Amino acid sequence: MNLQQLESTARELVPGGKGILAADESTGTVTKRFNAVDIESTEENRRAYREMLFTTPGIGEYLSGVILFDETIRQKASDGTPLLEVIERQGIIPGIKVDKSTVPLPLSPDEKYTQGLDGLRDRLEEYREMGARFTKWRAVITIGDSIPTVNCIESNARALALFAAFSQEAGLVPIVEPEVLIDGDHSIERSDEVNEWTLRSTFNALYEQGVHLEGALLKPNMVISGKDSPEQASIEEVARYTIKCMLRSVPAAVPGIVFLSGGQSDVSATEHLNAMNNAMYGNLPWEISFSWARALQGKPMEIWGGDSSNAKEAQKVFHHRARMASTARYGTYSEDMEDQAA
Ligand code: 5MM
Repeated sequence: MNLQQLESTARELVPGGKGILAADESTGTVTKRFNAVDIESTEENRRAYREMLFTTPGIGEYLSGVILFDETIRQKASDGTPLLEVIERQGIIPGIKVDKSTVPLPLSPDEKYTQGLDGLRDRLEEYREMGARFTKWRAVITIGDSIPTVNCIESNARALALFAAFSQEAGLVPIVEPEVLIDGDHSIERSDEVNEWTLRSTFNALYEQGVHLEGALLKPNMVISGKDSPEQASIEEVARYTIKCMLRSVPAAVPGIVFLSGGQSDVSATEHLNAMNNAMYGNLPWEISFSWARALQGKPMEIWGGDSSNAKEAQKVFHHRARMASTARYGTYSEDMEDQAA
C-alpha cells in the first residue's frame, strides 16, 4: 500500500474552490430522477446525459472529482472517447461507486444495510486498471420511532470500514459515506445526536480495521432538522450544529469532509456550505467541501430533458451551480450571485 500516493490523491480531491460531482446514481435511482422530469431511462439517454455534464466547458475549474457508476465508467462519448478520459481531460479525477446499494436490515426491516463486499477485491482491481483513483460506499441510517438501532449503526460501520480497507489495499482513496437521512419530523437536536453516534461508530470501525485516515475522505450529511419537522433550523444553526458535530467525531487526520446534499434544494445546500466556510474557513482541521448529486444536477437535468438541442443551456446552468458551490467553498457566496446570473 503506497500511503503517500493515497494521501496525495485524497488532498487533490479537496483543493480550495473545488468539490466533487456525484454522478454515481445506480440505474434505479437515475430512473427515478429521470422519470420525475419526463425523461425515458434508456442506456443511451443515461450516457448522453452524463456526456453533457462531463463536457461542460470550464467545469474543471470547480470540480476536483467525479464519482461514476459501473455502467458509466464503461461508456464512451459520441466521438468514441471513453467518458473516463473525457473527465480526465477536464483535469478532474475519476472515481467509482462500489457498493451494491441497500437491502432491508435483517430483523429490522425499516432500516437499511449496504451490500457489496463479496468480490470487492476483484472489482477494485478492474476499476483501478480502468483509471479510477478513488471509490465511494454509502450507508443509510434512518431516524424514526426506536430507530436507528445499535445493530444498524454497527453493521454499517463495519461494512464501511471493510470497504475502506479493501480500497486502500488496491491503491484507491475511499470516500466513506454514512448518510443519516433527513426524512422524518425529527428536530435538529435529534439529528445531531444520531449523526454523532453514527460518525463515532464509523471512525471506531475504521480505526479497528487499520484504515489510514490521511488517505480517506468522509462524506456525511449536514446536521439539519427533519424534512417534515415544523421547526426548521436557520442557516446559522445548521452551520453551528454541523461543525460542532464534526469537531466532536471526525479525527483531524482526515483531509476533507465532502458533504452530500441529501435532498436539500440546490440553494439551501450552497447556503449551508457557505455558512460553515464563512464562519470557519482555514480554522478547521479538514477542508469543508461538497460531493453533490441533486444540488448540482437537479436543474440541468430538467433543462436537458432528454433532448440534445437543450445541452448548451443545461451546461450553462450546471456550470453556474458548480460555480456557486465553489464560492461556498470559500464562504464568499451570496444570494445576489444567483440573481445576477438569472
Ligand atoms: C446521498 O446520495 C449521494 C449524494 O447525492 P445528493 O447530493 O443528491 O444527496 C449520492 O452520491 C448517492 O450515493 C448516489 O447517487 C448513489 O445512490 P444509489 O441510491 O443509486 O445507490
